[in-house]
Amino acid sequence: MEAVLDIADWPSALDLFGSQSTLDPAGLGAAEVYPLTVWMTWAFGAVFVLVMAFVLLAWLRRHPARPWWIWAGGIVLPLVAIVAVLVFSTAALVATTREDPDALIVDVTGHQFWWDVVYDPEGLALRDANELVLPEGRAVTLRLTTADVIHSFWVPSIAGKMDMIPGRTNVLTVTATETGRFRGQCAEFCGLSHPLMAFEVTVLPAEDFDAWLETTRGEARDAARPSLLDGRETFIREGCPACHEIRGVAEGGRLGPDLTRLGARPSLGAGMWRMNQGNVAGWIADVQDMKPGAQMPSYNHLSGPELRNLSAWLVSLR
Ligand code: HEC
Ligand SMILES: [Cu+2]
Repeated sequence: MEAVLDIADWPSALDLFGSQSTLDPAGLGAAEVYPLTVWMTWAFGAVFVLVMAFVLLAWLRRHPARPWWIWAGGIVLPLVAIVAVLVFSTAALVATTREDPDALIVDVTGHQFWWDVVYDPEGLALRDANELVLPEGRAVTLRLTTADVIHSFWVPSIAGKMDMIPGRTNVLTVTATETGRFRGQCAEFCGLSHPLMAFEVTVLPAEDFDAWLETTRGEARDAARPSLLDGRETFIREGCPACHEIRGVAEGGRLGPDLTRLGARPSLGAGMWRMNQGNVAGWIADVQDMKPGAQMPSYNHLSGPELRNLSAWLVSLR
């Protein structure tokens, strides 16, 4: 039987994004967690080797164990090890969840299977999706929640992991310390397309970040050609605004990602496909084939030209 989806055809995560690794910290939170990972691996590796050595010893020489061994190895050693882990991990937890009153606030809301992002919700209220742009060296307070089931926000290279829980807002303050592109991933099983719920993090130098906010906050770019205008009309006629907002074209749709700057995102479908017109057209025509379980209807009744103009207009938005 032929495989329906050949993994080898999928874009590699590392092609699309930068690093997704706790062993390659590029943020204060991740830098806090990294030494814990290293020390715990060594310390418990040593305990494992020790225990295996005792097992071997017991096998080879069958004399009865001395009681103090049981006290030392069975009670004192685990107690010391667990208390040490508790102390170091609590210190890391306190350091990674410390709030900063001057931090920029960004609301991130998990949806099946994408991310809604609002920068400076009480001021600028700039809405975007499936990408998080951060300033280098500046603290950003993420207010994390969900629109449906439990998700978990995790950018391993930048910070620790935080759950997104219905009816609750969890706060995670992150400070990226390197510019570049990193990959985030939903880390809590949330339905059929859970493993395909990723996003990218772009860390810009702080000045560039301010400029980015300034240029991104406006309305979507005007349709410059008649074919693009036609694409915009199809978008409205087909009812896409019921779920998608495009500032200056159709506002208020919140059931799907904001598309105001779709063409500027490096990936389509929350970190799944490369952003290009062909993939966008394929997405609209048969979304279940592109991302099984996505909560968007397929538009396979559109004619070739309709699909072509609609997808060309969408990728022209940046
Ligand atoms: C019932 C609500 C709904 C309707 C109607 C709808 N969509 Fe969607 N759309 C979604 C959802 C939900 C997603 C996110 C899917 C995912 O990634 O899991 C999405 C994702 C997308 C994406 C990818 C966005 C990104 O950030 O990668 C594009 C492009 C898109 N839709 C275009 C359209 C177009 C064009 C139409 C109209 C022809 C349309 N949608 C109609 C709900 C909808
Ligand atoms: Cu999820």
